[in-house]
Amino acid sequence: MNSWAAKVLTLFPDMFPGPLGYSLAGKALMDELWSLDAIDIRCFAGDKHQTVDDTPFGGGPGMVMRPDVMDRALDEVMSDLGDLRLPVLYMSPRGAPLTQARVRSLSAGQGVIVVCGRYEGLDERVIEAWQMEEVSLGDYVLSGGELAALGLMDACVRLIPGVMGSDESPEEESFEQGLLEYPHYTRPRTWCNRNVPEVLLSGHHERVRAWRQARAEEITRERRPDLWDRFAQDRDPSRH
Ligand code: 6GU
Repeated sequence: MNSWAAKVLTLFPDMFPGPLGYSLAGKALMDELWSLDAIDIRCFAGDKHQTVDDTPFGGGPGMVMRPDVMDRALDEVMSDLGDLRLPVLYMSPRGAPLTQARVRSLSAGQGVIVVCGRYEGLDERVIEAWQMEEVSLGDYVLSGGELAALGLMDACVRLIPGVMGSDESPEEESFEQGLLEYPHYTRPRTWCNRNVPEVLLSGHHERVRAWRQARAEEITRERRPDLWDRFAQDRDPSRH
């Protein structure tokens, strides 16, 4: 098939699809709008003890994943893909922080190969040799790349045409115009002495739109001055 393909290299293949087997992503997986293969790195170990890691040269704590084992795993994934060239991502807190712009471009491509590290991570040489793109989900440390890979794939899969319901378009959500999203309200109109903002009950579409835009800008300015500065700059490039 030529649907969006995710190949995950991991020591814990049973973690997949995990949460991606549910809800929108799970339905889309069943409908073959995308595919997911979890490849067990341990199958590519060279010895009878199935060793995948070793102690770091230079000393220090922890273990490092062997480059030769990872290389064999990637060779097999590549030969299964034939002529299809997919980007090789390595989930790591040292990577470039993942952005919605990168998610959009990955989602618009043909798929991803995602390498998940454990322990102290991968031998640097195999990262270089395969020109892996190191990707981080943020400035905190997870125990391994698997949860990060699930997050990245979820973000990509929901943008595949046909995955999100037609009523849930991404245009208005956080980051799509460089702002955080406006707040949402539903019934009841009064809850615990708190009222839904009057303008949302007015049926006046232009006033609702303007209110939501103002709230999105206010929330972004308060919570994410980094995003706000970029938004203000893009809106009014004459200001520096
Ligand atoms: Cl991509 N991997 C790991 N292990 N920890 C992380 C991360 C990735 N992003 C944030 N923390």
